[in-house]
Amino acid sequence: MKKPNSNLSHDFDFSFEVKFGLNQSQKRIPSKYFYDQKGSHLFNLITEQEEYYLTRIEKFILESRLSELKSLFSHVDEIVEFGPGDGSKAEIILKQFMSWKSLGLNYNAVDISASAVQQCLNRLRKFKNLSLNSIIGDYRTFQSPTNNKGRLFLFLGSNIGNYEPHEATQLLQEIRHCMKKNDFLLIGFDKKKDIAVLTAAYNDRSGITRAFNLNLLERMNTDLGAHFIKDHFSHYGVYNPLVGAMQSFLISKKNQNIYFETLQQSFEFDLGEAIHVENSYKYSDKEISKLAHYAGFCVVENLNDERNMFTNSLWKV
Ligand code: AVJ
Repeated sequence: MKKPNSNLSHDFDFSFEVKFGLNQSQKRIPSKYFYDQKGSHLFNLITEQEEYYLTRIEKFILESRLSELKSLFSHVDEIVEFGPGDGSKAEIILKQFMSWKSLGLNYNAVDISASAVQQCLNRLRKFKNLSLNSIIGDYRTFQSPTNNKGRLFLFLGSNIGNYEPHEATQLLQEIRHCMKKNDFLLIGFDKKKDIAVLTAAYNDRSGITRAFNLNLLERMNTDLGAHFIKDHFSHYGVYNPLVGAMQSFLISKKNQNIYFETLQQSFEFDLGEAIHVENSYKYSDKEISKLAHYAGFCVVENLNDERNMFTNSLWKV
């Protein structure tokens, strides 16, 4: 029914995508590779930083406004979460669902990080009458059908922001194709806002975001036998108003040549040269409705905080 996914294929993907990305004239590595065990841990720490408002505000929205949707969810007996992280948002949602209904509920976690899924499921074990499942893989690994009356798909945390707009449309179309008419998708968007606020969120004072980005170099050392010295790169996070995204780069502090044992290849990094490691797209209300429309969804309801920092948008097919 559900495809298990081995970590081996991820190592292969990682090595393939690093080789491909570092051979480009503008070097880049997909941001999904941040999330090894250490990276997932560092990301959890980011969500606790004062400057990183996203998680805090989304949790506030889920805690204070999800109940407005209660009657819509009366038939929902299965929840599928893409990228649950440490499960703390699932916990907020499930607490409410369990209080609304007595019948059993299924919860599925789909995540690329095995350690994140483990942490998530451990947190949710305390719920009685909740059956837990997990799929280790990227979001495309998810295979639908089970017997259910209605499902709520969760794609929270502004994870959609890591996708190029055309990829986001495509991914959401794929999700829509495995949804039925009784299903819902609740998706989290970080909103366009004051650039100083955005910039601070990706440049926290304690340097956790910096460590998170530099950890990618360490992961390449560990998994691909690379010989990076973290101190020879700096973290650079800026908002690009032309694309509407926070962009993160690792910038080489000197001319250097890095050999990768497993690839049997060296890559040259010039002083000031960037590896583009992340885009975090920010959305306006108009862009959210357009994306829903392009992907074939209807927007049922938008839940915002009072300062419009973040939106949880509920969609139907
Ligand atoms: C997990 C993709 C939502 O883009 O804000 C946090 C990852 N990167 N700080 C984001 C991240 C740097 C985060 N997402």
